Amino acid sequence: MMMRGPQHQQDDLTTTMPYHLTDQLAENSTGKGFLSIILLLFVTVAGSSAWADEDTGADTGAVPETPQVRDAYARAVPPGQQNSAAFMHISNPGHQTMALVAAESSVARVVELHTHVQEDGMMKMRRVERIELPPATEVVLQPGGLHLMLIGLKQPLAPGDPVDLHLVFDTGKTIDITADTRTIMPAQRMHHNGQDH
Ligand SMILES: [Cu+2]
Repeated sequence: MMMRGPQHQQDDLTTTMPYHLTDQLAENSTGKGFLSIILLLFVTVAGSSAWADEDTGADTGAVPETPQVRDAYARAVPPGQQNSAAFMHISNPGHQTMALVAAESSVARVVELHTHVQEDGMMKMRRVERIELPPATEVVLQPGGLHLMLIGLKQPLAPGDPVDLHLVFDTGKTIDITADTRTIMPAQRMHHNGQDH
């Protein structure tokens, strides 16, 4: 076995190895050498296929996977109001679904991801773990729908005030944006715990 030329090792690997490997190991010390060669071959093969996969991935990943945010704005609220909300358009130019999973802002103690659901004939807010962003799609966060809930405001939000937002995506990507505070007249009044969002 060990005396054969290198050109025969591939044949041994594919045809005889599974049947003779255990016998070789049990019988003599050359089995260890044989095993080392087999392992080396496996490592080499595994390594080269991993490279191939990586190259393929790089080819299809030419489009930037960074989500794009536009038209970000926050709802102006009178002084003393505890909470507000922020809205925006988020698009995913990539090939794979990603998700917004967290957000922070210096103007609020906590920022949560919220949606609205119809329940017992009323629109109610629900916290969600993530906002899915399908590939090549723009998801709209808007009054009455998905929004970022600004909880525990540290300052009043008057029209024109900038609201910084730190967005965290499940890909590990983060984006820092500045939303513009606007007066938002509710097209339809939606009450949830006495507040509009
Ligand atoms: Cu909310």
